[in-house]
Amino acid sequence: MSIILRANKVPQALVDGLSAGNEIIALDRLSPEKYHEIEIILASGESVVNDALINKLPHVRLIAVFGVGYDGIDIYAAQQRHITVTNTPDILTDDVADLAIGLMLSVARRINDAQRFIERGSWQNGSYPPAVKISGRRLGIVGFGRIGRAVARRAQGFDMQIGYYSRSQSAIEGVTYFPSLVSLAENSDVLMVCASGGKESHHLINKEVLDALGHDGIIINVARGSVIDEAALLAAINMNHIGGAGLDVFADEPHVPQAFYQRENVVITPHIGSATQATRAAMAKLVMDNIAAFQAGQPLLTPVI
Ligand code: 8YV
Repeated sequence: MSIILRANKVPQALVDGLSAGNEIIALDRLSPEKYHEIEIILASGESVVNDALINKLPHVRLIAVFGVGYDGIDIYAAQQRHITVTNTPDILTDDVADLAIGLMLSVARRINDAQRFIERGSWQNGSYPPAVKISGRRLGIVGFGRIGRAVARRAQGFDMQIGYYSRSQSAIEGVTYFPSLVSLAENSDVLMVCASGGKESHHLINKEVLDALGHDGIIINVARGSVIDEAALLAAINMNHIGGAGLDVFADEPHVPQAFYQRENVVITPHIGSATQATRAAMAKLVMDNIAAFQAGQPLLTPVI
């Protein structure tokens, strides 16, 4: 039995599963009397667990993240306090990569806009205009970890010419490494953001990169909103300096700038990369298994640090 602080909303099944043997306190209900009782923080990919919060809770030993990304967790503060952090890698890779491909196709082939065209009755007056071909085009992947590589494998099925930019070079047959993000963007028809969030990748996609992608280029983001300079992207969209955008993540979720709405060349989704029933259930199980291992004093399944 542990007292768990829930930093963010997580699926009810996970809360129910953990409630069986533990007490769960939501962050907005946390009172100072409870500070010294909290042993575990349950976070999500969107949570902000900063040093101020960590330092209020002297007995925390585990931060269990329901998600692969842990950019909202102050890892340095956790390390200083000998707190272990776990996440849910691998099991969501396929779903995020699937959505990335879906967004790319939706933007290029204008699938959402074509549906709106039917719904507003415009088909009676003529055909929908031709859109952008994807098969055989150039795909630039920013961040070549598990998700970036899963996107590359899928894109190979579309005969795309694949390049990537990443902190480290890793050989994959038929995929070209670019040492500069601007040169990758210059040589891409679609730029796919799969990099981890955090300080290092903050606004990696800026005006210069968007300019290099060019007015026919499409940008897709399934990583973190922070990786793109959203103001620069909005300006590029407004001035038709970019061909289109498919965005699952935003700088200030759940707030999405209205300027992204109702555009034929922009497709937006509410951070649903890992949101399939099967994957969310697997993520919840992995979080519970990590917490159970921690409580039993056994090795954790997926520790980050
Ligand atoms: C989840 C995510 O949406 O894995 C991540 O890093 O951002 C997503 O899978 C999130 O953690 C659930 O709230």
